[in-house]
Amino acid sequence: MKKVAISIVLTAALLTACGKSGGSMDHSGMTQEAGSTQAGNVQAQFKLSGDKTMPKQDTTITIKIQDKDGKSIDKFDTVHEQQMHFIIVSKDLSFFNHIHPDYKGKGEFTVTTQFPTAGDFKMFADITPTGMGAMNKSQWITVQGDLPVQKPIEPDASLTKVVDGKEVTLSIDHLMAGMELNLNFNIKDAQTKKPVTDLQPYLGAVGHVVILTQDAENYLHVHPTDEKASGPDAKFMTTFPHSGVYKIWGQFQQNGKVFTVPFVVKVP
Ligand SMILES: [Cu+2]
Repeated sequence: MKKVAISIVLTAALLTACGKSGGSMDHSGMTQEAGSTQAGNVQAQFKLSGDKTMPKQDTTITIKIQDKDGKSIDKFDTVHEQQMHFIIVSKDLSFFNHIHPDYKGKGEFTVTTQFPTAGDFKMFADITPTGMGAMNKSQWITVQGDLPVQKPIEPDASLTKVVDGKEVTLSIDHLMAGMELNLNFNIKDAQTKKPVTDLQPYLGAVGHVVILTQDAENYLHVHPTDEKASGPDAKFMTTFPHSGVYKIWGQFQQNGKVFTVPFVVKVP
């Protein structure tokens, strides 16, 4: 019985970029500092159904959020329409999944999902316990079976990608570590090259962006700067904590369908 609940205390580095000029209402009244300090007072237990986790099989993940004494934390702010955003990535970051566990009460969330292949995956629970600020808790897990070929994470030569008939160009105003910067996703129809102006709100904003360091150790906090926009530009703000390679996933919605655009950048 290998599959026991694993406690994480104070692991994930909390990296927030909730700039005052960001125009985000999500964290009103909470300072960046409050989030950072409080993260150490919160622990998460991740538990997976079954004795072994196998690829392409339904797996129920239970996440229990507790204070450092093991008492359940019961209240969570709704941020971007959800009480928990849950991200799963493969170790090589080629697989990305963004899902929303159901809140069952008493600090317990559950979600049923599948892992695509064998190998190591990292799960991130992105939460805002009421009064404690935004934070994330994470856990690596191993899915049994033969390892697929790992794809190297290489910075993109071009920051223009075509996904689901959309041509998306990412621009970053100054690619530097340690300072707040703006990311702009410009979205065109890949065929006609016409600007896309009918993006629909996704999770209450123009889009949702997740950024991880190459080793998946750091999960960056990213804020939309103009939540009400509908394209062709979708703007966000973040801070890269140090130089290195980062993977960025932008998620947007048009005609009721969400599309996900990945980019890899090297921050000098
Ligand atoms: Cu989410």
